[in-house]
Amino acid sequence: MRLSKYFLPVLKETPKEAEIVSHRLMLRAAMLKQEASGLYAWLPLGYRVLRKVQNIIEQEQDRAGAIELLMPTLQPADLWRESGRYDAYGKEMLRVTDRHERDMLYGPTNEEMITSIFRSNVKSYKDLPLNLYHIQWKFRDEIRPRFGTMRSREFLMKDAYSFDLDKEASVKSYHRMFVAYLRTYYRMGLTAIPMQAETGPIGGDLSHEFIVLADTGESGVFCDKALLDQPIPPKDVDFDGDLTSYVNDWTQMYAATEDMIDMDKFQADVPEERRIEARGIEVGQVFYFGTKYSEPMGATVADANGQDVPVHMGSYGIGLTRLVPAIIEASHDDDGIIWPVSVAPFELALINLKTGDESCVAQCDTLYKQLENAGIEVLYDDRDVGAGGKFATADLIGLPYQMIVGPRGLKNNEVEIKNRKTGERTNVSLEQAVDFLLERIVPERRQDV
Ligand code: 5CA
Repeated sequence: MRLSKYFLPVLKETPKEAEIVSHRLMLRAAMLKQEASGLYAWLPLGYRVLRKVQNIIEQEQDRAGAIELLMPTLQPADLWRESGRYDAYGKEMLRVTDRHERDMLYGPTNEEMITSIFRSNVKSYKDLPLNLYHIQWKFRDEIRPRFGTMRSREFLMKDAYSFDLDKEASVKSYHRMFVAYLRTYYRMGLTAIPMQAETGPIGGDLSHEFIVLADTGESGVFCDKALLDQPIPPKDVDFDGDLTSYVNDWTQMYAATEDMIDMDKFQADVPEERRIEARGIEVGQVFYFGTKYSEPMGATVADANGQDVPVHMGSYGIGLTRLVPAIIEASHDDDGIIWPVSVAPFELALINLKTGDESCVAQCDTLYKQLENAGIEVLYDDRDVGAGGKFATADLIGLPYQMIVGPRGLKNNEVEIKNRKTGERTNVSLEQAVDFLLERIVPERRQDV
């Protein structure tokens, strides 16, 4: 992409309304624009990141055996009357009436609708286990939307729903999502710790929140420091096999949110030097709630004896539009964002230091083609502006690598490559530049871990 033809209205000033660094940087880097309280437009640069996050989630959900579909944002109130949640949900639910005076709502989550899809189509235990998911916009009329898309009113969520014959099988489905989540966050460059959590309006008695530690996080959390070094289940993990040992690795050490903390147990289980009392961002939550929806809504299957029994269910959410600022909270410096390669809007900023110089332009154009042919995602700063402005923009928008091309280097047949994260600069010959980058970028995509 040539920057001269792109839409990247970066801001020089720091917007006053933004209280936390990720919100400030998302506005300054032209990723977002606020349209109303808790409602945001995703500008092209931000949308590229969101799409990368979505891709990783889809790959890991699919790998774990979940099947993608798409449900509407608006839902009929009658479905929610069946489960009893239409009244229980309160003011967070945005209620609307259509022209026929039918009560509708903008979905805050989809347990009811997925249960209705299940009950009209699945009748036998032989069709289980089943896990269906979608990635769709949700609306919760939060009393205090804040921190940009970290807590917004409209937000993009992945929600998966599992159906099983009994509790034992349902816990296996829970484990599959648990392992998929560990891999998902890792691939985005995050360490997300599963913590025992409250179930709130979703219900049930087994739940974990996945938490990224950050000072600006909204939840108080307590956990064992050793969790930060736990191994991530590998790409070839057998999702049809027994995943208990992976889950145990991550749950045997103490970790709980402030709603669930048992201080005596925390202090007894975790040696003092390993106790973390911190703040964190909830980037996902998984629930097992048994027959809470299937029973009132009549979602039953015939078991092996031909008896109709309500299915056991779980639901599994990831907040995509919260993940993007969470990654920034975890990875930035004074100059701007530092994207992990796997979610970066582009992998490389190609910077032409001298736009008036014919040989510089020709060389940059050639490099741009070579880099694109090699499959590297390049944002080519071909604008007619000074070097300082180009460096500032590249640092602000946080592309993981910069290739800096100027007349002085070209005299020696060289370009400079800067690693945004470490600040390391290396002079590389024109012939070797593409390979130099591929060697670094390809493993950092984390596609094969
Ligand atoms: N039905 C269940 C699981 S699918 C559910 O709704 N779970 S949830 O309420 O925990 O939401 C799932 C995830 O959505 C949260 O972990 C969080 O990452 C994200 N989320 C929830 N509310 C917001 C919000 N107001 N703004 C941004 N993200 C949110």
